[in-house]
Amino acid sequence: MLQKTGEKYLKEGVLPHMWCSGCGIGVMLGALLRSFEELGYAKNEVVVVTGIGCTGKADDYLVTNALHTTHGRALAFATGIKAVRPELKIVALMGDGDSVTIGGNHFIHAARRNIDVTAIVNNNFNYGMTGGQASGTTPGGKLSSTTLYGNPEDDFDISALACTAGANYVARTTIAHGWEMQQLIKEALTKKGFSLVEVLSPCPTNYGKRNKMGEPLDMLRWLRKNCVPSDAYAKLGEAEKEGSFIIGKLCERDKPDFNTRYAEIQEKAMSV
Ligand SMILES: Cc1ncc(C[n+]2csc(CCOP(=O)(O)OP(=O)(O)O)c2C)c(N)n1
Ligand code: SF4
Repeated sequence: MLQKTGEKYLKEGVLPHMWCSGCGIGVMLGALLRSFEELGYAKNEVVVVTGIGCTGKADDYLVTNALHTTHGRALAFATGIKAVRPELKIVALMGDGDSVTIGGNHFIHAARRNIDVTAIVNNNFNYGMTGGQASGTTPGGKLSSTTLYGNPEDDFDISALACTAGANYVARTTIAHGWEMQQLIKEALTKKGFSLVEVLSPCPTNYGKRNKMGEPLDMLRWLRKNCVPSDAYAKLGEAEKEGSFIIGKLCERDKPDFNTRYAEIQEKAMSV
């Protein structure tokens, strides 16, 4: 079978893209576009909603419907579109600053509401575009441009947060697990209700450099070594668990999504 490239969703003449060499965003976007193609999505039935940041620039390169919104508000716009155009497939593509730091409240309520949107979060552990400030996912003790001697706060577990808040599907992966990433994105896209794929991804220019993580290839090796499925994680010692991440599907349920529940209530109200 001929390998799908996802190229048909890319705008002509816009490359090369703006991302630094070794950045994970392009790898994540490639997996998303190949997923669209494998699922047979037409460009006009998809809406990619972005916020602001390096991840938020992704829509510049797409010929699907796309909406570039304000920092932290991508999920609010995505919710609005889904509420009035339920036939469209909505993807909110965000950085960790966008989705769960400035946008944390929207994130929690989109998951709780179980709106039929797929959120893809490029978690590079910092605000990449603005020079590497600490975000809600910068681990405790790590360096950033706003925590020069170590972060005094602990990080959010984005996936656990989405699952607890009520999302129908949650998975975590990394850009160093290309095939698995694509399978999880496809599963999330086809799942009704709120779905999240958290993609751990290197920002070699800021987070990697400040935390002395080496060359981009070293950061990929770090992801391969420290991100493991739950069965392998369970076998790690306490010290090894510190700083490691569980990857794979983390939570799945089949609650009715927001639009289904809203239609039921609407019908009830109309019959009064
Ligand atoms: C309301 C608002 N606050 C702050 C900014 C400045 N700003 C632009 S991009 C950015 C950081 C983006 O970080 P993240 O969302 O993690 O995405 P990344 O660049 O790492 O992909 C910030 C703080 C803004 N544009 N709008
Ligand atoms: S600053 Fe970081 S997140 Fe932004 S393009 Fe460069 S490597 Fe990627």
